[in-house]
Amino acid sequence: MAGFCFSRRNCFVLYLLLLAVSCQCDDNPVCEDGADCSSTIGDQNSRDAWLPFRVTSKDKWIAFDRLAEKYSNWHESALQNDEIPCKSKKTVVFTPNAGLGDSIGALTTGYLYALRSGRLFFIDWKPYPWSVMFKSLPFRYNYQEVVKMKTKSGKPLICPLEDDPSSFLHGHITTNHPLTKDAERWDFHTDYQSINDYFLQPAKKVEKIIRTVRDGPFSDAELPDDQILHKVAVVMRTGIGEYNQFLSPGDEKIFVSCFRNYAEQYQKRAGDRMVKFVVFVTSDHDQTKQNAIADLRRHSGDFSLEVVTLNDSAIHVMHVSRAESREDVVREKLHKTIAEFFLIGMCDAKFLTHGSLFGRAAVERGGGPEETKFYISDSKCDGKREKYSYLECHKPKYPEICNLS
Ligand SMILES: Nc1nc2c(ncn2[C@@H]2O[C@H](COP(=O)(O)OP(=O)(O)O)[C@@H](O)[C@H]2O)c(=O)[nH]1
Ligand SMILES: [Mg+2]
Repeated sequence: MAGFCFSRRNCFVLYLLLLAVSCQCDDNPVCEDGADCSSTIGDQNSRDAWLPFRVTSKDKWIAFDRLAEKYSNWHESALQNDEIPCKSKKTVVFTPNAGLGDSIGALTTGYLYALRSGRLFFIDWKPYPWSVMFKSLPFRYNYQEVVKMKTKSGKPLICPLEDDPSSFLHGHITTNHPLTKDAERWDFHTDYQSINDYFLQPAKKVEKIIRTVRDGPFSDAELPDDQILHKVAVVMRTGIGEYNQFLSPGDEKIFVSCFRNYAEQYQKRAGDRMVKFVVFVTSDHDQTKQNAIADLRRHSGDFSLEVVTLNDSAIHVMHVSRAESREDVVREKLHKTIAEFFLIGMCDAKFLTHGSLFGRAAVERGGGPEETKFYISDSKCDGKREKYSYLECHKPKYPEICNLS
């Protein structure tokens, strides 16, 4: 059933009429001015029957901040509604099953599918709460908390059904996941880049670490007028201690050599203005990082250079048990790893390990043009590797700026 409305009031009257005939409102009313006229559709406040989240606008486009706000409001009222039996409340519970970069992509896609299928979205972050790393979200997203909560009259708020296969999403959604069918019924478009920014805001303790670098070496406040600050990230993902090989031992030299060529060319282009390069070095393997730092410091070249690093940060954020994650040293590593994630995104140029989603997600979060992202392959991607790897070489194997074949 299609509905057309010519003003907000007209739309609201139409909406009441539709409700009177028990309309499920699956089809989208369209407002003349392109504004969303369906803000009351799916409002659970005064209903005793489940109404999925719905929002419509002309051309199926809605700005993400508006969409997110509408969704948060709907989520809260649908969740808290005492009249709706918890078995009727349709949910999507997202659980990560890979590393951070991978899981962030899977999470934001899961959120979109929940919105598209009109369901309540929850995160069951593992192995520790989401808020250890990221800021809390503006809707009640924490599955472990909500599943224990009760309505005013003592009923459970939600009870995701094991027999509703759309309720649970582990990692990336696959093409045959039942949720994809659910989401087909209704569609919208939004500014997808904003979804990453919405979810990925650092937790307070992470923010504190970020500030020490952002307001310290990453700041040009103290720089003389004739100098330019240029921040470069060197992100070496080795895979040491894991099943997949990303880099071979000694490949850190390649990163350093690429940076040096890049810096020399950049300084040439800057002419008389002296460039101060701040190189932010990260790795999943501490020794690799230390080797690169020592190498960088040995050759300071024809430019000014400061090497910045967060000591003792290397940890695989998903290979931690819940008990370990409560230990101060582990927490600190987790915070530093997430701080690195954000700081990489703040750099002007990034040398990344080919195939690593951690670095890729960090630069996606940070934005910036493609020309500032350089992907470096394992030196043995085309020969015999030390151990298994699912990765082929990047094309080209090394960026042109490295001047390596
Ligand atoms: N501290 C730190 N940890 C890293 C770095 N690179 C990778 N890691 C860790 O390794 C994990 C790998 O995550 P994942 O998203 O699976 O990316 P991928 O395995 O590199 O494709 C991250 O979540 C981090 O915990 C790094 O540069 N610094
Ligand atoms: Mg991984």
